[in-house]
Amino acid sequence: MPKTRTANGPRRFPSSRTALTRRSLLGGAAALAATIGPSRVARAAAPVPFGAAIQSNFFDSDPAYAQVFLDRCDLVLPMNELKFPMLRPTRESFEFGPADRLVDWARSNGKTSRGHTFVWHDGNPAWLERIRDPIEAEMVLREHIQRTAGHFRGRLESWDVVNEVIAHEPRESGGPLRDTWWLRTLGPRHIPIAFAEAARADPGARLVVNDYDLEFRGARYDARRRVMLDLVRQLQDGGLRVDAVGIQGHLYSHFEIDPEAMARFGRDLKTLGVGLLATEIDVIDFQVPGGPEEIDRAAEKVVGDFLDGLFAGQRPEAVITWGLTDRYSWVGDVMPRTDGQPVRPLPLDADLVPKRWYELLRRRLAQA
Ligand code: 9MR
Repeated sequence: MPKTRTANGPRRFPSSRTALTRRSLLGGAAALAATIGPSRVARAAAPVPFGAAIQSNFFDSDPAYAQVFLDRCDLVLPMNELKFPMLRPTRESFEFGPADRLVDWARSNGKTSRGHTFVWHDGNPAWLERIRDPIEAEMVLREHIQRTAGHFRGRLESWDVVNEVIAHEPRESGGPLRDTWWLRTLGPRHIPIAFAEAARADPGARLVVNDYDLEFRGARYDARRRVMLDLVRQLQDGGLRVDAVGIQGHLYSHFEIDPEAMARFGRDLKTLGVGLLATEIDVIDFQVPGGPEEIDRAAEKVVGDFLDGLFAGQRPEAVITWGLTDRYSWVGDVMPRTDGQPVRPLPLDADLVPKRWYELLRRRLAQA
């Protein structure tokens, strides 16, 4: 695997060290039962909404960038502005301004929006990770979600309540959950706490568990899909509302998608009454030889297979790309091509021209 993902450090907590059984993930979930409230109902027969994540720095510096989201998207969400480090540079501060601006701009232009994310391992501010006392950590988490979800209440369709909580390689002895500051400090109960608090703070928002590597063929991906299903069931067993699973969809175009496994996964979620959406699609092409033509052909194949698997399980609630144009993407920063060519991760090229896979995706959403 490329070096993108934060390596899992040593796992120290017995609660995360057990096998992949339904009961093993979230010991105390039942004690945290929240009322299962109403949630925004999935849309009717209209096309599946297409969305993309936007970045406020380029929104300000590049007017053509902002405009293309208005031209192409049904949903626009802040990529980084709702994450802990941007929102809470200090414990006292809640910097809602940057996300407010993007969300209100999207909504005033007839778009919907969504929230990403309350709980993540990446980039937590130092003041947060200095906390060692579980009671204090729980207070901070509850307050963070109450204030943030409360502030945006009614303006966001859904929230990624927790992001990337599944272990990168769950078959290792360390256990099914990722070793994070949240897990080390609060234990697995940080997940049900987050869902309970989110349900209280914005009863109308759909609550999502979001994760990556849920679409490829192979034992590690089977294990990750299994852990996700276990996690959802355990939250439900605890009386908590989980509305959907977000498959991020960072698609390595030299990997093989497993459409049958994706279909089974989507059906299993449906049986549990849980929806599905693709939340962060982009194509990682650093292992694909050739020029733009070959790179885009490989992208079209991996996106097509991904959409086949996604739609085969159940109708997705939305399909979202992580950015919109090759002008700006994390992929080139973290996984550049070794041949010196720019990466081509997104549905529009750097000149804002749609690629074939954008057309393929739009056709697919329209036919759903
Ligand atoms: O694309 C995002 C990049 O601009 C940020 O610097 C980075 C750290 O906040 O996060 C990137 O987005 C990640 C997303 O939040 C979760 N899934 C993986 C995405 C790519 O790393």
